[in-house]
Amino acid sequence: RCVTLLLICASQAPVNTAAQHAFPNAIIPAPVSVAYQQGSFQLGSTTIIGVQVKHAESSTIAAYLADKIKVATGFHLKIVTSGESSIQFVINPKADTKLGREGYTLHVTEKKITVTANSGAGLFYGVQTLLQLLPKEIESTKVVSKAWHVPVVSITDYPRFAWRGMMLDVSRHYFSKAYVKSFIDRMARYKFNRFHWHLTDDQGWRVEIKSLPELTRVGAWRVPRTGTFGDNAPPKPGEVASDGGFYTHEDIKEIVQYARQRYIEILPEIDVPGHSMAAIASYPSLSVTNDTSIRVSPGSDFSEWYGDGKFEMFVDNSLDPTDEKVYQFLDKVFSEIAGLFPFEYIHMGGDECYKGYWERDAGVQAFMKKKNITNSHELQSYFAKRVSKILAAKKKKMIGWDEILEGGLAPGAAVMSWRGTKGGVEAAHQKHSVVMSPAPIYYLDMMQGDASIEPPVYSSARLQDVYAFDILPKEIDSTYVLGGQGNLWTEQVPTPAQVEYMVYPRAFAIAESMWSQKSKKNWGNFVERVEEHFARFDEAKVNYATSLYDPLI
Ligand code: TNX
Repeated sequence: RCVTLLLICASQAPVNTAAQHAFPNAIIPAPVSVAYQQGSFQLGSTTIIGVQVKHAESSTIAAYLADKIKVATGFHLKIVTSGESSIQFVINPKADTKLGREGYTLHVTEKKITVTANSGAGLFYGVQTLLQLLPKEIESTKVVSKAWHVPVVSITDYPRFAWRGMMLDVSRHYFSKAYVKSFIDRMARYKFNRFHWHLTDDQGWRVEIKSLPELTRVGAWRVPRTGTFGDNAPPKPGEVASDGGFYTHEDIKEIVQYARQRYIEILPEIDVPGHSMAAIASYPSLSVTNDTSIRVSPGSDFSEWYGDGKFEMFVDNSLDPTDEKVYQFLDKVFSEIAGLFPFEYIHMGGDECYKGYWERDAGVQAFMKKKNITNSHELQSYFAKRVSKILAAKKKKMIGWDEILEGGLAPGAAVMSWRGTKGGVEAAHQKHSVVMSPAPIYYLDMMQGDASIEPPVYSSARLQDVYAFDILPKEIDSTYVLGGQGNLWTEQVPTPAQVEYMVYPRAFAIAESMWSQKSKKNWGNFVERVEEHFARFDEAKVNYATSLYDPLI
């Protein structure tokens, strides 16, 4: 093993060493307590899953487990509500407070497996751990003939944080409904429970809004270019915008349902008033200047950032915060979004809004004078407060990037801290809820290894550093921190295989930081477990980065 000699034997480091242990303790994220004993339970074609008849949810989870087991083993496990069973699901009649809503216990003896929890979520996480205790071939996409043993073990487990998220940017590049589902399914395997869906940005509007058809007729499409970084561009005169796509209401309902069956809530993001060029391309009069010509500006395109070194950031046009028409537009958008997504929060973006157009526009200046708004940060705050009222009327809570702190937070708004953790510290200080997703450490578009084979971006986030990072700075009142998330921005990530490469294994590190107790974290042991999971990804034919073994950049 090269675990301790990582740098010395980087080039010949083994990736697939799972076979070395009969029963590798390779659970990610690490449980609160695990006690192995001699012996094993053997899963077979006659294994029966038992559920309690009064808990319909348990049957759905049992069906999920049976489905997963069927693919690799070929066994069609029976699910029963009474009589003999060898895998039994139990919902505690009286809640075990130590476990909370998402905790579970998993007891494996030679004869029986018992998963106990206070709720469906806990059972589901117990099932994920059980799947990780089976041999790696359980992840195979076709039937494997072998003995399927689970070690005798007693596990008690519950999460450290309630919000364990991953964000996928589907605006810079569109990903199919099938791929979004597979992304969500893999998240669930590592006990993530929030999928932040970055649905709109300058480069594409990806969600159907029935009352505003131009958003997807115009705003969802660009011209494919084989430019430096495979990023796309708006059409030049005479070109046909053929690259892109969007999700219909039906697609969204299907994905929401799919995620819920995996105990994942979806946080939809509509990024306004900046990062809105796709909306402005569709409805130009929403902007200050009606100018759609800079639909993908240098400021939001990495190739320009690193091209000739000259760039002006965030010069995209933005929505006009002084125009009532804009709020009518947002009311329509958020009505449909609120109807599609059951989660209590909606993300309204709020990041990196270029304010030059506001500052240079006489009409905007007159409006500010009338309203006693003295600077453009206050104007941005006025906008965010209006959005929060729109959302409140639809019974939704607002969350935004940490720029929403500037000029004053909207009442009750939660803050997603991305410019480090300081926005989160400030929001908690003001008694607002916080989700930590600090750049660059939790930004999965950062380089992770060999700079010669990875798309160049402005910083790096090595697996070891991601793993070592703790989302709670000393000075924060942690009661306001809901949890944290990793964000994958996709300016330079056009394909599913590249998404997987960027996300894994760093998402393992984030999963463990969100779920496991701080005292359970151990880098050396984590690396061994990561290797086991690489072997599982090989079985599942899912891509990942082996940058762990690259020389340091
Ligand atoms: C900043 S994070 C952005 C994104 C980019 C990302 C690239 C945030 C709120 N805005 O629009 O994709 O950096 O790392």
